[in-house]
Amino acid sequence: MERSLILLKPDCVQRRLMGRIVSRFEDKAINIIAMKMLQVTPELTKQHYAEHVEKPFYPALESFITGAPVVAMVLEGLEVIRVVREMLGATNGLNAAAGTIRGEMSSSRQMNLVHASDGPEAAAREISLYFRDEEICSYTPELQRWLKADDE
Ligand code: FUP
Repeated sequence: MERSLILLKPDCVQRRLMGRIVSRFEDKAINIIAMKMLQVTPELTKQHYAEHVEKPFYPALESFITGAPVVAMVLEGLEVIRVVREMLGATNGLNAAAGTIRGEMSSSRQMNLVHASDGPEAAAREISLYFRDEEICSYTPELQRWLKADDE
């Protein structure tokens, strides 16, 4: 089992797309094990996007991410980091394949609706930025035996 940190970004909240995107993860039988709405601060943005702080686009990215609330989630599932990145599509909505979340709902590089961790180390680091251990509620769905075989 893997975990991934997902953010429904300010454009997602403002465009009232939260429910549709959460539904896509639920439909895929991915387990949501933590979820909260919060206002991201400039300090948290710098920690989250530490690799981008010196880049020319960073000030605009910080202004965007802190411009309205976000919804943070932890998703759990088999290969969930890769699976969710593929569900999102390419970073720039203009390049995202049809059928992906960004391919269907975004035409922007910055306003691409959703963040998802890009690897296990990033996931662990990002989950600890947004959630305390006691806020994460890992559970086995009652439906589990209809979602995958025992040996998967
Ligand atoms: P991703 O791994 O899909 O989150 O994308 P990146 O780490 O490459 O970029 C982080 C965020 O910065 C993306 F959501 C998009 C944004 N970005 C810009 O706004 N402008 C750029 O030139 C590049 C990235």
